[in-house]
Amino acid sequence: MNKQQNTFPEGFLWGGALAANQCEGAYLEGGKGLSTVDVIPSGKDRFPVMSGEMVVNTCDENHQYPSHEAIDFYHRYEEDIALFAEMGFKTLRISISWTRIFPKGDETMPNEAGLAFYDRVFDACIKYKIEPLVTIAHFDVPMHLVQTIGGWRSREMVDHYVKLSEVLFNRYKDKVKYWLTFNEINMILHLPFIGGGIRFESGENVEQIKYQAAHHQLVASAAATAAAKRINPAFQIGCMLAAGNTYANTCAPEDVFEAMCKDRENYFFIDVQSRGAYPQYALNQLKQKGIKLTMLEGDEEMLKVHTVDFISFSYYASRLTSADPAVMTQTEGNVFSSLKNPYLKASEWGWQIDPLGLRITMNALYDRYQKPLFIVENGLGAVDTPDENGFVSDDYRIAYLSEHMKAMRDAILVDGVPTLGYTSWGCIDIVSASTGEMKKRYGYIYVDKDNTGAGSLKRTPKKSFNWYKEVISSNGGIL
Ligand code: BGP
Repeated sequence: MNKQQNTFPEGFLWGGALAANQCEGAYLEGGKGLSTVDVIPSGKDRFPVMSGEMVVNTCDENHQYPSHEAIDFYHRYEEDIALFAEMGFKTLRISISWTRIFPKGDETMPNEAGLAFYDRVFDACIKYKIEPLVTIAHFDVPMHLVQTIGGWRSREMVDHYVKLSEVLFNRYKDKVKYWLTFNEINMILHLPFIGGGIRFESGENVEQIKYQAAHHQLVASAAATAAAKRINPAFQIGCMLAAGNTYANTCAPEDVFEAMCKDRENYFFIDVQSRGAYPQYALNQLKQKGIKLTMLEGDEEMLKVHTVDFISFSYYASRLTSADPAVMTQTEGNVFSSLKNPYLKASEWGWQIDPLGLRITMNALYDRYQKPLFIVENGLGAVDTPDENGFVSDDYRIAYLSEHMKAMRDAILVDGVPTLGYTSWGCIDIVSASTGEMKKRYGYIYVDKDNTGAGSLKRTPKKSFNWYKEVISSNGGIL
């Protein structure tokens, strides 16, 4: 490829991604109410709470919650956005903290202090010509709604969510164009408390509850899309999938079929959001599992008419599966279980590094939906060790990102997959979602804060900072 062919399409949106609960801190400031993510501790109880097996209603002194202060983006957003601008960001993905806007979730009037905060954040972006990309719900449900109606297991959540969305669309209609309805919507099947504020009592039909909750989110997403287009027809609305293609452990047709089924568990959500109806395979499977979905009159029409404009997704790793239950006892991984792929290396957290898998995923998604893609999360979670001057030489991160960006470039330029942009995950160090700790870092900017919460919160660009700056200024040409 010569230099000319090497560069990304004009207007490609390079940038970074954050989520409110992992960066803002100030968890009870400005009238903010308590949210699910505020009560999920770090440490050994984190997974039992996130999966809904362990019930918590509030915070307690036996646990640690690094997200309560996080990196204090709430007070330092100006400094952080200026650093993103220095790297040349064209876009910044953030999410809205639901309980800043509706502290309990069921109020009729929004909290002005919360709305004003995001006005300030968007104004800072606009000042630097950074296009905001906004996730309406990123692992975030008001605790009041969890305790009163059981989170997304209740149909009432649709109204609360649509009310939130309408408030945001009206307020920011001239500042924000790109919206994502739910972060990693398929996460509700894997970690239902973080995905939907759902926890279970013993003896409950867990699958039934999860799929009914998923239906509520799918209807809410379509209803919000309808509201968005009513309020500003120029809005672009995307779905968001935790993606990562599944390989078959062997070429035995049984394994290949199993891999296809595993991918469909995730595609199911996007099939509804993008194609506008439950796919037949999903309807058949629900029936076989004895799951009966309660759908209201108008739901099918809502899903059919109000589909998304683009497909966004996170990609960190590929997965490997087998049809043989004995082989599957060897799976690893903390969110999506996977067999170890002998052809791949893995991160310190066992996430298998597969740049070509990103190209495969992009092709699979575009073949399936024929809508533009937006890669809204990708990156390497690693332990960074600053030298005596506080500088992090993160060549390992540069290697990971550059290989993935090259694979993305091949998908776009060689395979012809239309792609709006790329926002690398955790563009400044933030609290990790799966561990709740600071130790697992993704950023181009180091934040001085450790797992115990100690540190000055000082921001220091890492080696990858200047590297990404060059990637952006050359529009991918240096890759
Ligand atoms: C995705 C989430 C993010 C995020 C990322 C990395 O699932 O959307 O919120 O944090 O994964 O995960 P982790 O922080 O656990 O490394």
